[in-house]
Amino acid sequence: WEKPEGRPFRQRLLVVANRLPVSAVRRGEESWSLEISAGGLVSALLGVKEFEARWIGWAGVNVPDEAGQKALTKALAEKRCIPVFLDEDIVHQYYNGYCNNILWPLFHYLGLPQEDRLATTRSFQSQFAAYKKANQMFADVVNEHYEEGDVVWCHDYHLMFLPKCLKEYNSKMKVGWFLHTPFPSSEIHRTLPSRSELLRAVLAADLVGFHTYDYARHFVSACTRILGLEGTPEGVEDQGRLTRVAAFPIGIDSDRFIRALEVPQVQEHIKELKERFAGRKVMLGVDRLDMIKGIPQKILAFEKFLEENPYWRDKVVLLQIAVPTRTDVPEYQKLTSQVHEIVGRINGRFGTLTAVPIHHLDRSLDFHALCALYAVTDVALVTSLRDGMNLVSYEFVACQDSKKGVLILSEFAGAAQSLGAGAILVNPWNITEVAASIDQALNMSAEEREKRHWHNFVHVTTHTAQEWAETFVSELNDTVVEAQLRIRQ
Ligand code: ADQ
Repeated sequence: WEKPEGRPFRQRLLVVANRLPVSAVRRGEESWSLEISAGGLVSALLGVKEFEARWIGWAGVNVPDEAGQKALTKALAEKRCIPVFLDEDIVHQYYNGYCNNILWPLFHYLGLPQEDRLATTRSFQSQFAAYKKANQMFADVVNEHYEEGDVVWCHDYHLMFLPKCLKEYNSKMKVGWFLHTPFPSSEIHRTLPSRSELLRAVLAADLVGFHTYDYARHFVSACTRILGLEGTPEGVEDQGRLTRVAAFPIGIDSDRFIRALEVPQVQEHIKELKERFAGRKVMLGVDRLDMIKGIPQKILAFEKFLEENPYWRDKVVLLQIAVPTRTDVPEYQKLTSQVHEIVGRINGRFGTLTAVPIHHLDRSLDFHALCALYAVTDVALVTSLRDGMNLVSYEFVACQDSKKGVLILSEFAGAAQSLGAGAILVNPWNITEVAASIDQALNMSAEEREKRHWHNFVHVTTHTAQEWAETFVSELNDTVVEAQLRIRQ
């Protein structure tokens, strides 16, 4: 984080998220190397210039010894990061268990785990206990570093208990909480055994934020229906205390992507890709390999398109870049094999000796390679079954400098609400509809492509990550001032 030129910082900001924005690798007993880990939240918050920010979170490694913890704390301090040390058992129960096996699928409408109901119920209780314990450990670290006047911004479903823990330490702390996933319909949330405890813990925050108005509405409904509280246009009221609830759609640092297109290395890469795929239209998917991203559905829709449109078979290529995540979870391993199997079958069916219709990569691309790919893409395919926002769709639009490519976007991604008028919206479960939209995109006139592109480009370049973060923090400050005025009246 850089200091704003010639001005002091406006305020101190403590960002609390499950993961720190760096990955730590141990090089010796007391030596660590740190690498910035890319991702939507990291780039969004790096754009925050007005605040003296510190980031509190887990470094992603188990450090059982005191010497190692001390050395890592020191190394992270230079990057304004503060570690929370979680042991292996807590990580297993809190992170792999409650966060990724229960909350993540539930919030994306995939339901609670169903395999062995009894075993799940038993482990559910111990996982929830670990979740609360981990949240308390985050709160302890925040409390240790908190100074009066600081703003504390808690992020995501990993830390729903944190606002309550923080307010128990200090009821005057300014606490905001933002959810990066969808908040599901209250009918889904009420299936969760710890539904009330979690809602009450979140309500301890002063400001609660979501990507879209719909998610905010679902949250307020859950509080009114499950807790019997009163929903108001401002938020949720409990015995005269208001928790403000609102939508704050995230954006990207669009300038960073636009500037990258001028970098010689990116231009060279663009040239190579154009030569490599000369005479073929390029379709692109970039996702974390996660069931919510609808990757098998996307590939099956592409197969249907090839089946129905023989003319296009040697004139179009789908590049699917899927970075593996949560690789120790069996369901994610199953998904990887399923995707490989479908890609293999389709390439066997429609490939020739010299070309295959799908290039599938199971890996992450560096920033410049990603920008070059976005720039040469004719049609981007985002087919999430559910997605809080989806920043890939924003990044693609930012990089469509000369091309004016078409975005096919799932109506179940939060981004559909902001980029809907420029994109072709689809129901990713309806493979016939997605196949037809590929046909529509490939045959779209230059004039219509340009019109749709500009609609989205204006949105992406005006609703940036920086604006998102600043709006949230200003709103949090205002909310606290208003609450104080209400109490005085
Ligand atoms: P994610 O589910 O990770 O984020 P998304 O918003 O698309 O989804 O962000 C992914 C980020 O990772 C993008 O910046 C993208 O460039 C990068 N990425 C993905 N695959 C990559 C690859 N193969 N190589 C390199 N980079 C890759 C969660 C929610 C989203 C919400 C964000 C931000 O699930 O709905 O939009 O947080 O709030």
